[in-house]
Amino acid sequence: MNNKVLDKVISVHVCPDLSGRLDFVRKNFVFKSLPFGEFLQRISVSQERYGTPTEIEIPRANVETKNEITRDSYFISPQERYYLRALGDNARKETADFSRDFPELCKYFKAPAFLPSSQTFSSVFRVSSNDMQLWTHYDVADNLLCHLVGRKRVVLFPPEQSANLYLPLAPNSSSSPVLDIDHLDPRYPRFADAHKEGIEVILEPGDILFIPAFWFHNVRSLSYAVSVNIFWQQHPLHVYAQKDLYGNKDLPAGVNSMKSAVDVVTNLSQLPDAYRGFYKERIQAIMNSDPLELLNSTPTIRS
Ligand SMILES: O=C(O)CCC(=O)C(=O)O
Repeated sequence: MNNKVLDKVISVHVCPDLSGRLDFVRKNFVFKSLPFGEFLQRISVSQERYGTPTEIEIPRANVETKNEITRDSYFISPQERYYLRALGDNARKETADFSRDFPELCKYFKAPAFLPSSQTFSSVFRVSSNDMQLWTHYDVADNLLCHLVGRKRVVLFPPEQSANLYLPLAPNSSSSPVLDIDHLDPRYPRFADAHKEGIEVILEPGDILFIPAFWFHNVRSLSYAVSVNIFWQQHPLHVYAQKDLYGNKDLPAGVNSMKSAVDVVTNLSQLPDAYRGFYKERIQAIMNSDPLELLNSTPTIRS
């Protein structure tokens, strides 16, 4: 592999948790910056330590890296695993762009030609240790997850399952706290209903999975795994939040609606109990009305 890409400094999630489940809500991982070549070595060595050598040969840096990685080299714990979600070189200002950020690897992946490049939001290089699980979350951009190396299990949940996934109520909370999606946790009884709606997909090299915006997804690598995902925005730009670097910032009109809903609840709570039901019904009627008709009568309603 080309020397330049091996020396490129990247930031990776390091997870010491034996379950291999990354937990966004409780943050059971740390970020470490290291050269890409060292990252690949660490993935390979950590799997030797585990005694679960991957069925796939990890391109060990066959060049001299500054830090020789041995079985005793770890950041937090011997069982730690690693996950790269590439960011733009200027991570605070630019979205990830695989061909710009990893030009030496471009020959291994070309974006599907049917995607209108004008709508591309970002293309994200993802490399993961064996047996590592990314928390259930949604993105607001549509997504093609293009799988290149190894195997991955993806479980999709429809957007209507947000409450059963115990999504926090605040805007821009796109991650579920339910980590184990295969066993019921008594803390999250409603998850049983989400579980029934889960769609499981196993990705093999060459597979492409379409993940529509707002569909929840949980991803577990079944081996050392490499993918590139392409986010694109199918609606006019004003629909999306400005300054969204990850493709997961809630849409401005959605955020405003959620804020209005909080106002509704606050106002309803000030009513005498006996009258609250009446106004809830009235609000439901507004919610169910035709938006155009409603807009025409808004001055009357608002006055
Ligand atoms: O494949 C992965 O590692 C995660 C994919 C993902 O979360 C995404 O494409 O949004």
